[in-house]
Amino acid sequence: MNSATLNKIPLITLVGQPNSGKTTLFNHLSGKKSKTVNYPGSTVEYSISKILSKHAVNADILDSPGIISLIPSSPDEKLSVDTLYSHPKFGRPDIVAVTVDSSQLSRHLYLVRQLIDSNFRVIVVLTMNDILQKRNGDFRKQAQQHSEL
Ligand SMILES: Nc1nc2c(ncn2[C@@H]2O[C@H](COP(=O)(O)OP(=O)(O)OP(=O)(O)O)[C@@H](O)[C@H]2O)c(=O)[nH]1
Ligand SMILES: [Mg+2]
Repeated sequence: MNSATLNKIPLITLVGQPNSGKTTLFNHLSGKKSKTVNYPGSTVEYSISKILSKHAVNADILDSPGIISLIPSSPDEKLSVDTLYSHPKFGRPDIVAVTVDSSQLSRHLYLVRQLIDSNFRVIVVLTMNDILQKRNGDFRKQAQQHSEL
């Protein structure tokens, strides 16, 4: 049973590497005040909320613990990956919004590739653009370097 069955609205699950800005985006979209910390692994539980009507998206948003890859390397990561495929309460997401740290593209794009290859419907959310700009980085140039992904 997915969220559409439970709540009649689609479920967007936030996925991304630890410290990539998932909870910050979740708070922005939901108006919640979940803790954001500049330290990987700050989110250990799943939080769900309806997206605020001012964003004009009628969907639930689910915050999740960070994952590095869809191929887990520890029991904790396996649980997170299994839960992404099928959350015990909310099911499989209708859309996965993957947060990608623009200042560390090479580390983050592999997960995007894996999510697409696993047939999730993926939205890529670029975070940390301000950090990239402070370094005079150019997102398009970085993206071209990784066009093979
Ligand atoms: N400069 C900058 N900082 C950001 C941005 N987005 C998030 N942050 C900061 O980055 C840190 C990590 O953000 P979180 O939202 O907690 O990241 P997360 O992906 O939820 O992290 P985990 O739960 O550990 O996986 C926090 O200190 C945020 O304030 C951004 O676009 N720019
Ligand atoms: Mg978090």
